[in-house]
Amino acid sequence: LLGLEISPKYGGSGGTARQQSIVVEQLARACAATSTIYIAHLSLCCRFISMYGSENQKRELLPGLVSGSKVGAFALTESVSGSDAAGMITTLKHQKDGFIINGSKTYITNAVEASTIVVMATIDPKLRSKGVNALIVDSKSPGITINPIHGKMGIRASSIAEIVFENVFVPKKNLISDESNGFKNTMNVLNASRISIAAQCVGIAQSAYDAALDYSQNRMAFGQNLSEFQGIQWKLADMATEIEAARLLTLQAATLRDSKKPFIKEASMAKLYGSRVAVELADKAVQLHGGVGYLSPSPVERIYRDAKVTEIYEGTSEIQRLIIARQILDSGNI
Ligand code: COS
Repeated sequence: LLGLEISPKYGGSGGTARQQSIVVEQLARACAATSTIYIAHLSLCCRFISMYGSENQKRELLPGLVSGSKVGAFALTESVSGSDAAGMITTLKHQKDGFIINGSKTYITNAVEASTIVVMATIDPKLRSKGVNALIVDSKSPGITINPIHGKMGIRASSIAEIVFENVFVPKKNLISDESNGFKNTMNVLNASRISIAAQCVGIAQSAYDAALDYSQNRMAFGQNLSEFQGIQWKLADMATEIEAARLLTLQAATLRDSKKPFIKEASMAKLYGSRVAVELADKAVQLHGGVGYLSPSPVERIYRDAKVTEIYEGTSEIQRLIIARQILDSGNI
């Protein structure tokens, strides 16, 4: 599973975005945090190297990553730049044989465990997107400090950390994308990875539905199972319909990507819609459980906390709307 969409030439298992979506959905159905670890590792870090790395970078790094013996991370976000990714201030300076990085990244999934981190840094913050480079950084490089961040509302089995770079030397051979295409390559990796987040949303929504269905068929009230009340039946019907719609949007985006057709708008639509469905179905599942759903360790209490982040990470819902709107306005149709 760790090698999906990575060429067998580098130890991967090949396969398609559709297959990866199905895997992510099932992982998230069981545990959203596990699927987040998987997405950051495979869909962001390995994907960046696989899409834009040199032959040597792929041969050197991908076999260890896809076998699972090494963990990957993707470091874009900074305390000063989340949605405004081009507003980053972590800098890189050219030096003989390589680069020196200074600055910090935050909320980086897998950074605590990762050996390989794809890091975005700028040659000059004033250049915004035109100054962004992407580099492969060994997490053990001198000058790197990883500070774990605690206190997340949900997906707690997935770590996040701040990464501080103090005069970190990165050899020239580790550059993946220079300033002429670093930002666009980063955006393209995110476009593809948003399909995985959409699949994660479907999995979370499905797990909320699974719990709601099970409870409604076993909990008695007023002399009958909850599922025998029309109000509950309508709720279950709405939940099932919303899951199917979110799943089809996700598979549509994945299929377009697999067919090498434009998919940016569809990926953002799938993430935007899927994350709303995950949050709303988690809410409905807690409501259907009543008091027991509000208590830990009820599964729906965890699902409720896990779902929210899908509207925030890998581009907030507001950023997805911005991307969709730009695509619609550029092409003149939906
Ligand atoms: N796919 C491919 N290319 C894209 C793109 C996308 N989705 N979005 C922008 N680009 C390209 C543009 O075409 C432009 O290229 P040119 O320089 O050739 O014209 C370049 O990137 C700069 O784009 P733009 O000027 O539109 O950048 P902005 O700063 O206005 O906005 C957004 C870019 C907001 C779309 C970007 O910052 C973004 O996606 N933010 C969210 C970041 C995110 O998801 N963070 C989560 C981190 S991982 S948990």
